[in-house]
Amino acid sequence: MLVEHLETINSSVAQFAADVHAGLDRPGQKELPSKYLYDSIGSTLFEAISLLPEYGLTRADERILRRHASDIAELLPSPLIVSELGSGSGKKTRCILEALCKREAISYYPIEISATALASCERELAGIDCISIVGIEREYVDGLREVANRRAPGAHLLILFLGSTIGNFDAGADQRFLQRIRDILLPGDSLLLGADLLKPLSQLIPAYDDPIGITAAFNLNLLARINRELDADFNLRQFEHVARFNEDTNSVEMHLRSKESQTVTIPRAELMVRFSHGETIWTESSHKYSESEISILAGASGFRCEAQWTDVEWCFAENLFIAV
Ligand code: AVJ
Repeated sequence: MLVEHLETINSSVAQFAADVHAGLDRPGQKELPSKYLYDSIGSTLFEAISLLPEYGLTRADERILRRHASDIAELLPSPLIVSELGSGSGKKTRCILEALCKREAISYYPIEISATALASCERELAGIDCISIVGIEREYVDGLREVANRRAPGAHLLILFLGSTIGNFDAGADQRFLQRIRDILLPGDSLLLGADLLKPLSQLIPAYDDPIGITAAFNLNLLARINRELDADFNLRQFEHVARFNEDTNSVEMHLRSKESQTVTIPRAELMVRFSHGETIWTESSHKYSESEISILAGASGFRCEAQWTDVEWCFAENLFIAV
């Protein structure tokens, strides 16, 4: 067993400042990129969200992987290199890696922008026999290019993109992102994609607006992070968490709503922002797919959908895409 950590390229404070400036200084709907929710506090709060009874997504993902790990392994070629986009804690990945390790030793490359999540993934998985782990602290596409460069002749790649992170892309951007992934792959390489499915609002809304307020804290932490890293003076008590379903895009949106009219100063982004009473900052979209939409997405981005497994308790699909 080997755990190596590839050079850290942190998305810098300057980039964060530029993205905050662009998102809050625009006319119309203010917005912040959802990737900034995941600093070490945000990643820890997401771990807590995944334990909430109202948030069935992560458990459904885990159940499908546990139940079908050997079916999935049987459909994959060997030798195989495994890379994961956004490893999270590594818990879900464990059963699939264990099934693959029954056939051959596996190199596993988790790609993660959160150092906290990467460390926890490395800790969680280090105990598996026959695995070498190389953590890559990078943006997804950059990290994946690095992995592809290390590929030995004849080796096939399996990319894991679990947890329905694909749903966080704007409409159309999910397909463009998968196309960029496909461009790095070779025909016959595969992508195991987790996608949350459409379900009744009575189940969806509490999943994103839980009664003990962990999701609210997760969302508000983004403003706290701007205070910490960019010296801003957001008064967190003057903003509230909102989760709403957008019927046009089939996504649950998270917003932060200003409870009064106010002005916030963000010195390190060289910005002063005015908020009117009730105005929101849009912080995340979580698209909910239909099963057929997923096969169409595969075809449109250079893959075919080889197999699909769903969970009955919480509508979620695990999809095996093969690069054509
Ligand atoms: C980790 C991106 C799948 O969209 O459901 C959880 C993040 N946001 N609660 C999701 C999240 C609010 C989550 N993903």
